[in-house]
Amino acid sequence: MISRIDLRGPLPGDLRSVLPRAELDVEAALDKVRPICADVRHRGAAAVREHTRAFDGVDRESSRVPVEEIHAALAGLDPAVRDALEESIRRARVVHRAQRRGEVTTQVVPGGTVTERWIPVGRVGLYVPGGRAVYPSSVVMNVVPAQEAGVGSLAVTSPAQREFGGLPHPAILAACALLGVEEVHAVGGAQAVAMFAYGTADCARADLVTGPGNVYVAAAKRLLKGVIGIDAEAGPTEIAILADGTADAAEVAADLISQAEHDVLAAAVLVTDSPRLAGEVEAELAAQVARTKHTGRITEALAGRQSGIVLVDSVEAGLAVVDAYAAEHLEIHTADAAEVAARVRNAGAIFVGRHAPVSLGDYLAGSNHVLPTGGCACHSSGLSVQSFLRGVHVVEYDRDALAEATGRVVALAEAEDLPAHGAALKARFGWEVPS
Ligand code: HSO
Ligand code: ZN
Repeated sequence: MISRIDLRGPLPGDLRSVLPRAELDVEAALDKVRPICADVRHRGAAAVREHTRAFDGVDRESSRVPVEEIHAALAGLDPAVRDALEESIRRARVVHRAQRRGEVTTQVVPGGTVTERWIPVGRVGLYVPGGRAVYPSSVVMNVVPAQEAGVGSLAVTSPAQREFGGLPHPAILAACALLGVEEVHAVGGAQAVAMFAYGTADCARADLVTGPGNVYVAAAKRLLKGVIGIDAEAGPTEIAILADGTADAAEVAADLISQAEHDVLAAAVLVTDSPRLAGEVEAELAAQVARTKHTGRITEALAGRQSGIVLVDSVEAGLAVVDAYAAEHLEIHTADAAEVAARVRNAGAIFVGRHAPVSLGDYLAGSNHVLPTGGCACHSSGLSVQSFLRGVHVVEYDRDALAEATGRVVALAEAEDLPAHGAALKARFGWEVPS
């Protein structure tokens, strides 16, 4: 069911083009979301209400979830899930708190300093998917870094669910309650991104929106980027595993299936130099998929052109392949996993050895699970405290330091035919270049 790609022999120059990957057609979705975003811009809360009625079949006067409902959801939460969420929050906090950076002041010349000051974004909107994907864990992964960054105002939005009285899924509300988030909106899709970008009577505009969503959410982010800051256009989940003959086929197959479980478009890619392991993993996939709950969508994900088993000559060649692929999640199952992992350049997150499966990272490792997909790991990072901070340069020069710089500023300004730039400095020294 999963295809094989044989890259034994010299690797092709453009490796990316021969590797499996789904094409997410965000461009096509743009035409659908454009009128929705324009409508929210012009008619605000009334437009959000109408689009929620049209898409989710829910009609509520305000998009805002009453605070009592958030607390009630927590009261109704299964104690084992509550315990797990609390531990997930605790571990994520420890990791994200350690990401905070202090202010750095550099003395450039005597009397001249530049300080890099980290200032949290004023208000963020956090998108949490709903519908088939109900992920209270994603509430944790979005909210914790924002809180640890010191973001002052934070709102969560998640699609309205008819079966839950038009509110987001209770597990999502319960996670918000555990995190102390009391502003939650029952809005999904493009209208949610537009609500944060433009603001409505029910929801103040935000400076930044983060969190994964479907293709319409991704399209709205692309369209409104600039009006509002965005994290990334999240695509379907991906797992790549680099394994040699020492790997356990049952564990490798289980991990591939774990991420294929998310979506028919999810990608599961095994890169190995062991044809024996490849064969065993294929057999394990067939056996395990038959036993698991979501057989249909997993089968489709594994059979899709985004998934495959890539055969290579060596772990070295495998490293080149996984670097070209730049997976959202990369597991290393080789004899010397830590050493191999240290040489990886492109991956959203790296999971080292058999005791660090992606599912651990999804929930409880302390790491963040909002990660770059679609090959974006070669230029972007997952969500972190840094995603919610802006580095601002604070420039302080005294009179002598400015005098010393003036001649060079004037020279550069004249070279760019911008003499008024130079004049701005000369004005401080009797319209001359001080000697
Ligand atoms: N693997 C997903 C996150 C997730 N898994 C949430 C389970 N729940 C994307 O990193
Ligand atoms: Zn997952």
